[in-house]
Amino acid sequence: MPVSKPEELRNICLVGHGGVGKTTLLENLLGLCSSVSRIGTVEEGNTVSDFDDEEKERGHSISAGVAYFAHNGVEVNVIDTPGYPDFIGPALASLGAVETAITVISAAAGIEVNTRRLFEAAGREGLARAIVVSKISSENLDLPALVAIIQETFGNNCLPINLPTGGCKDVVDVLTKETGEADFGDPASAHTALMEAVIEADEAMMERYLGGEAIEQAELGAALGKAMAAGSVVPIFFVDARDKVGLAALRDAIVNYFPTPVTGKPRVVVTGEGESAKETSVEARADGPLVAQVFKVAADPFVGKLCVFRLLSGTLKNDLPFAVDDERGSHKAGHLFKVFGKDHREVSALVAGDLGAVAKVEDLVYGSIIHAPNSDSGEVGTPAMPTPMYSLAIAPKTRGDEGKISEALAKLVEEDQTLRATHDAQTAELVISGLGDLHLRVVLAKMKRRFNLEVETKSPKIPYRETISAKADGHYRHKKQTGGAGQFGEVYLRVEPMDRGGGFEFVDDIFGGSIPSQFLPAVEKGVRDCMDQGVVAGYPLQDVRVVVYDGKYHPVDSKEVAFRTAGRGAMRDAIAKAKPVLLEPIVNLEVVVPAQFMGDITGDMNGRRGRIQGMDQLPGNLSVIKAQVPLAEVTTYNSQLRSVTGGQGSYSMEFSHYEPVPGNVQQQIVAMSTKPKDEEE
Ligand SMILES: Nc1nc2c(ncn2[C@@H]2O[C@H](COP(=O)(O)OP(=O)(O)OP(=O)(O)O)[C@@H](O)[C@H]2O)c(=O)[nH]1
Ligand SMILES: [Mg+2]
Repeated sequence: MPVSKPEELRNICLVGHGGVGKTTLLENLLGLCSSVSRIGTVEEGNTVSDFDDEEKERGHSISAGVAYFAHNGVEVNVIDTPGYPDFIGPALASLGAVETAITVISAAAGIEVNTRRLFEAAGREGLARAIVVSKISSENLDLPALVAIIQETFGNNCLPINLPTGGCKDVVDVLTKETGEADFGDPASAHTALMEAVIEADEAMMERYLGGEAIEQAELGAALGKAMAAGSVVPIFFVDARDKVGLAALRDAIVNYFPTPVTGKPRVVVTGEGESAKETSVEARADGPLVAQVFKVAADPFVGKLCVFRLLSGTLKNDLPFAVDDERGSHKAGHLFKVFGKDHREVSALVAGDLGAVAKVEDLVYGSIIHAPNSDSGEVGTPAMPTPMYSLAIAPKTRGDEGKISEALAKLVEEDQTLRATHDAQTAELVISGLGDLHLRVVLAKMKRRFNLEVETKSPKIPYRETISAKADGHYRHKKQTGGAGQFGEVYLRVEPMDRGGGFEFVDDIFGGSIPSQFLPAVEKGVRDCMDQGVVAGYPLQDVRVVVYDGKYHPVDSKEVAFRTAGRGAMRDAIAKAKPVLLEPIVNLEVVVPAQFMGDITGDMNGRRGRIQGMDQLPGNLSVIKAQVPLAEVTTYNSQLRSVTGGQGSYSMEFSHYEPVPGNVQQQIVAMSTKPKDEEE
């Protein structure tokens, strides 16, 4: 039975670079608490959280796996997230559902790129954080050096809560004890360091401590939870999941100290928009108003569309109706589940703070709010996602499959916040965009496995855009008289460049009804037609303000279609005179390599029109290089980095902004593109 009080819940998310041992850690925690009878391994493909065929085959996580275990009357929900940068989407989405993010760092591999990104993202989300140093039974480790590196990278508030002992066969607790033997460091001073950091976060306790009063162990535990929730202490645990070292200590700390839904990150619902937006805090109370938010959408082979949510407030019952977002009408869950890997276990009610799921509620999407019927929905923020920029054009292998492919993609897009599918107006191709090569390969593998659809792919496409660099006027008069009723519409407009990222603005500055207002939407449609098609090389235009200021109409012959054509013509006329330019996406690239490769990387970056933004020495004889580079130059950075460093190093890439393409490059792109055909008018 699920718990009935929010205080009896803990929600944890495991994050960290690929292969650090998150899935193995969860599996062994489940084993320790008898939630599974047989402990699976990633190698055998039988773990609870990596149940998807794609995950089993590849030996790493791709989506967020949810499971839970119970200990001493507390239920701990754990989300195991993928560590490869290409699958950061589900990891970020999961941060929205928990109080605490545990960053797992492999003792052998140290801090890798995605580990840093996720540790920082968890901080931005206002979560409590903990660190697990994993695989401590491995050979040739320098754990004291790793602790120093962690503190240097993530701050001195990262402090061991236990230390390995007996040659990494066990751990000694240093929160409640100051005695014992450790493999490195001194438990007494580790105890003092942690205790003082914890006490510092509590003013009253601090005064008592300074006044010479002894602080009880039990108090210290509660204070640690508070200090974690406030972000002032990040405890470091030492674990080897495979050898069962430090597991019980981790479990006990989660259960005894970690923030609960009541004491953890405060949640707010925003109602209204713009200036009238109002924030209301949501307390994790069983008798509070019903508020739940979907953080994962998945397709289940048995129950269909499964939406996994975090209940922020209230109690959700299987036989009571609920509403979705700002829709009218209500749904009934019918079946309410707790998710355990690939299984969903039916429950009759869930209480604030818990994670649960409902099936087959088509209106629910990622980020959706479930609330009581006839109540205001409001919105709850979701973690920021990187913009998918790595694109492939795809075409069906079997003719006639186009429709099925679009349908399959729509489902896959619904499940993945970092996947987009678009139709390229210029080439009439279907284009999928994601975070990298591996991401898209997995999407195509899923399409084959789940929908039995195979596609041909074309080399990565760069999502160029177009814009204008000057103001200009445009005019078009559309007149047709071919027997029967005629067509007439005439439009004068002006285009103006907007700041980068401004998008599109359509301004009605018509005076004296020279174009009757009912035709303006048609003019705007015509203008948008032209925006979609571009004029330089057929890419969509952006950052353009269009002001329609004059025109003419005919009482009989003026029709919507005539004004649409006139709007398009006037726009084309104006754009051609407004010094149009091609824009290209620029990405922020962060590369971490052994220090000796720094020169090679910066040299390579310069050759790719990159701008180095910063270089730094990282602890552990590593260097980090940050640069802004045109996406077109780094679409295969995976193999580029491998060839420069022989397989060492890692990187992350994130869309930054659009910039005009240098003249010579623009010429090449224009030459390679097929310009949009002038439509028949
Ligand atoms: N020696 C040792 N090996 C481990 C331990 N934990 C995991 N491994 C091994 O490390 C590899 C990766 O483990 P996973 O649990 O899949 O790592 P992950 O962090 O879930 O990886 P992603 O899902 O790709 O993010 C596997 O080969 C595991 O058997 C451990 O505690 N000790
Ligand atoms: Mg995993």
